[in-house]
Amino acid sequence: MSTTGKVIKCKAAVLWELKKSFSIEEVEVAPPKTYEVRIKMVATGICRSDDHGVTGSLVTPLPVILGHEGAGIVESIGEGVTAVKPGDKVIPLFTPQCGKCAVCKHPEANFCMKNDLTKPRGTMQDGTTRFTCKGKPIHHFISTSTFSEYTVVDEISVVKIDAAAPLEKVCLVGCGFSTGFGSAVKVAKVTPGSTCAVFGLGGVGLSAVIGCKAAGAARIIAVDINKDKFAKAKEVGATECISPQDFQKPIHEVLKEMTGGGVDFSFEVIGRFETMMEALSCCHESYGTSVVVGVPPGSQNLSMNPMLLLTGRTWKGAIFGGFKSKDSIPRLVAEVMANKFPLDPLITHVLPFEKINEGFDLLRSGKSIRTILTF
Ligand code: COD
Ligand code: ZN
Ligand code: ZN
Repeated sequence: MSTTGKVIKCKAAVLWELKKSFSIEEVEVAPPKTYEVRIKMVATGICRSDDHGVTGSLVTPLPVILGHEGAGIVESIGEGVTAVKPGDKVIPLFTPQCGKCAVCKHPEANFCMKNDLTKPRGTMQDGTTRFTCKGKPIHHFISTSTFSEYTVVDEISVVKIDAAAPLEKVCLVGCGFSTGFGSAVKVAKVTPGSTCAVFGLGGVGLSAVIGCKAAGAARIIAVDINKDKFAKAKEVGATECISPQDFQKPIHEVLKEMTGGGVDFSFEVIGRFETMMEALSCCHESYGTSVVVGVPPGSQNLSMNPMLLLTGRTWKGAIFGGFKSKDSIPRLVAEVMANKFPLDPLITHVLPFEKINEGFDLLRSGKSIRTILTF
């Protein structure tokens, strides 16, 4: 029996309060309105930013259905939708691409002004939610909410991908992989033969390593305090791995010595002020580029000596690897399917959706790179 136009009752992981476990609840998912799309989720990754949503360091209205790294199949579409149709395989976009704002029209920029990340309302573009549970409206999370059997997104926040794409793998293109990979190939524009340093070897940092390698870097130095991450880093392309805890002196000095003056490109993929400064300082004072990928908790300020930039360094940052989401995701998925770069090493655990709390425990204990939840 068709569900088109009807409310769907299904399971979702609801976060009622900060710092609590998810409750698997029966929720009602309203049909998509004009320019909206309802998706049956097939797989979703667990990203550190979801955990930041749980702890409150990423502020988002509660109660909420988190999750933003998913893939699924269109169940039904609202009036006026032309970009996708029922049955299409899709990836929801936590950074939309409206195609009309100043950012979307800019050839290089990607952080569409319709995003729900800077000032989160936790709603659809029209300011309302499509989820209810026990009579209460439940908020959306950065226009995606993938921790639910069904979700509703705006047409600007979803893109069609290849019908043959393995969704339980390419869901990572929806966040972690693209964020790290794009930081190297699109934001830093890593050059062949260059030397790179990647701070933080979670799913995003490892994807930055993959990007450095794809761009032809000759040396990729991976930095993490958890040495359990080193084997995986080498598997995806790191040429050397170091832990700051093995040295008396600051790690930027170690890196400068290792590279005869500093690396060409560095990446901070942890979200800590100290490592942002270390990453900036370890790149060459005259031509190094450092990219901030991690976001620190809270809205504190970082003080720095402008001399670090005046001598010629470049300091940049980007969301979603600088990629325009709608334009880039179908291509990245096709490249994954053509085995141009390895996604499999990033997936350390696969769990049924109901075991979401277990998946978060694995992330918090540092045991997982990416856990994929399947529906
Ligand atoms: N020195 C070196 N390594 C460290 C240190 C330290 N002081 N502290 C922690 N680490 C290592 C950890 O051992 C771990 O291996 C790694 O850093 C961090 O990995 P994860 O698994 O916690 O995180 P990821 O890779 O899933 O994501 C990290 C980000 C920092 C990219 C993410 O949390 C983030 O802030 N994203 C940016 C914001 C954004 O784009 N948000 C939108 C959706 S993600
Ligand atoms: Zn993410
Ligand atoms: Zn836009």
